[in-house]
Amino acid sequence: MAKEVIVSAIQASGNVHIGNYIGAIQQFVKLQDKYQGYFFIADLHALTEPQDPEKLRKQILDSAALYMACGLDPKEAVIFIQSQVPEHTELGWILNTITPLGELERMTQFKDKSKKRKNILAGLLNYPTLMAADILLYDADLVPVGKDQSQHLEFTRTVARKFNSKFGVTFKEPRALLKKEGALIMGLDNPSNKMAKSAQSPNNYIAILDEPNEIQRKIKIAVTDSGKEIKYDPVKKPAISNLLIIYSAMSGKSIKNLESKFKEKTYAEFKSSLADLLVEKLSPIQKEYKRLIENKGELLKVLNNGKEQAQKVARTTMLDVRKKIGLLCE
Ligand code: AQP
Repeated sequence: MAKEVIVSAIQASGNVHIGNYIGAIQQFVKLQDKYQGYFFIADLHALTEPQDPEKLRKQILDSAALYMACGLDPKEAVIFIQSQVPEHTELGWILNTITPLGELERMTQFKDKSKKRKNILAGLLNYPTLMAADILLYDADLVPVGKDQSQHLEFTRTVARKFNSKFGVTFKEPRALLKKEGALIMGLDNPSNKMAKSAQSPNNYIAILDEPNEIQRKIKIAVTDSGKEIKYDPVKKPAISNLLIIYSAMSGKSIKNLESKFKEKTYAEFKSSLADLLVEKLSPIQKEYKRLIENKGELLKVLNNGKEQAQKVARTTMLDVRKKIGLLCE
């Protein structure tokens, strides 16, 4: 029997951080044997925020190298760059033509981000239609995402239904695959905002490529809560709960186990142990990343191969879509 398909991505919008790792990449790696995975670097999505071209190019390659350094295997999964498969933008455009403006304006990410800027870009508004295209092109059954993307996935299901009822059954409605814990890692500098590449301050996140002394420093200054107890209580102790989730995800130990391990310990002792754990877990990833980046030819070969495999599927989907909506296909 054919494997079910999973599709997911990270944006090439900055430094890949432990929120991306715990909420997304760790899952991709676990799922790659069981499912046919399509994992890409969303460089076109990154353009919805202003980017420096030189930095963007580096971020794209860095993110791809990090995928592999974290354990994604090109023999198991298709790894590619979004902009190298132009069918993404083509389907994105077509989905725009059946999406009411109000649906896009209601998206939480659009509302939050547009509050922070003077000039609101159309690309930011149309982000969900491109994301829907990313997923629907590959007939995905499942989409592993962090909680921050669940609304966009619901939108994807809606637009797939709409297209199917207008033009005949074409797309599968994908399901979200959410982690129970670690679905949303919060910022170290403010536990009410998510950890994000686009955060104002680098103290918001631990980047996978942060040096050991940088990791120690950021964890040391991470916000904590009042009181002294190391206890999981997201309402009364959001900062410590967030650190416990990170500890648990990186160590594989349960939160209960960690609460008893740190029962008599201070916040400082807990943080120091967490920083050591992060250094220990991230250092082999950093080493492998370095090897891959130094062998750029090997990396580009993987990405080129991924592009070809992805495009084969994407072209077939687009031929069907073009026929159904009435475009010339001869
Ligand atoms: N804080 C997070 N906790 C858990 N999962 C997260 N993801 C992102 N942030 C967290 C998941 O990682 C995948 C890639 O998401 P992204 O590239 O959009 O990451 P980002 O850090 O959120 O990047 P930006 O540029 O800062 O994006 P915006 O500003 O759009 O949020 C996704 O599966 C996501 O769920």
